[in-house]
Amino acid sequence: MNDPFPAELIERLKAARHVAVLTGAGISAESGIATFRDADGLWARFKPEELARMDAFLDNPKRVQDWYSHRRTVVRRARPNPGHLALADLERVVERVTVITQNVDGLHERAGSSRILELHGSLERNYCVDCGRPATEEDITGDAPYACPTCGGMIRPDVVWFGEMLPSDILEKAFAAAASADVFLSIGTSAVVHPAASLPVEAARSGAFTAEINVEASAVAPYMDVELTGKSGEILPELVSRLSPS
Ligand code: BJW
Ligand code: ZN
Repeated sequence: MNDPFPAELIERLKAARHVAVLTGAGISAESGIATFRDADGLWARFKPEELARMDAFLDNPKRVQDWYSHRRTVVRRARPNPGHLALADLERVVERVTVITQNVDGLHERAGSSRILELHGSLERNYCVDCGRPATEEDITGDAPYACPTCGGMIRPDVVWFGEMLPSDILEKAFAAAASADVFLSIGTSAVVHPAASLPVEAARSGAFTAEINVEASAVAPYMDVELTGKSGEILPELVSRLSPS
């Protein structure tokens, strides 16, 4: 059988001191978590502009909070899949692995990755729009809309909506990681949402060897040295097993 991995990818990974990875919803698809833009994705049923923005929240906080509560329930029941676990294992063979994720599901942490940059926040955190107080589990239990027990303000998920700035310290670290990586992997993202989608381009421009793992070519495919077509939960374990000294 033909080797699915180009020799240069294996060599570059074996020699790499720093591998940076950008992940998107596709890496969690095999954990049963819907993606955003695939045919059966979250937004086949919901329009992003109706839910993932401040105006939508102010318009109908219950609807938006219910959507996030539903997703939190799904994520808590889900488990990291072999793709997440393989990225955690990569740390055994590469000195430094930076996982930059657009996902809000916490599955990289649960899989055991140690250097994670969450660009778009986390489903597990909520805060008061008025006083900034972090919400407790109790504050978001029962029927939405949820109000802050301290000031009565509205409680929102600690995620980044369209038109909002990404956390600047995390974004800075992500660009620094992309610029300094020897190898950059873009995994399970359509790469249409910025500034995250600029990271693979930044890595390519800075001289990293770049590879994409996706069931189909994404918007950053033209910048990739290697395109691996298939499911990340299948490709990543196979790829990482090829790097272990045998
Ligand atoms: C598999 C698989 C398997 C499936 N294995 N693969 C520059 C140019 C144009 C526009 C802009 C720009 N800069 C900024 C903008 C505006 C905007 C933007 O990017 N718009 C574009 C859509 C055009 N960006 C913003 O507003 C950002 N903020 C910002 O820039 O602030 C500065 C500013 C402020 C004020 C004014 C102006 C500028 C914020 C973006 C926030 C995005 N937030 C969301 C929601 C987070 C919370 C939540 O989860 O609800 O983040 S949107 C949504 O998209 C979510 C995701 O993280 C993000 C990316 O999606 P992702 O992960 O790529 O998922 P999919 O579904 O798109 O793709 C899945 C992929 O997996 C597919 O490719 C499949 O093929 C693949 N796949 N199964 C491998 N088994
Ligand atoms: Zn408050």
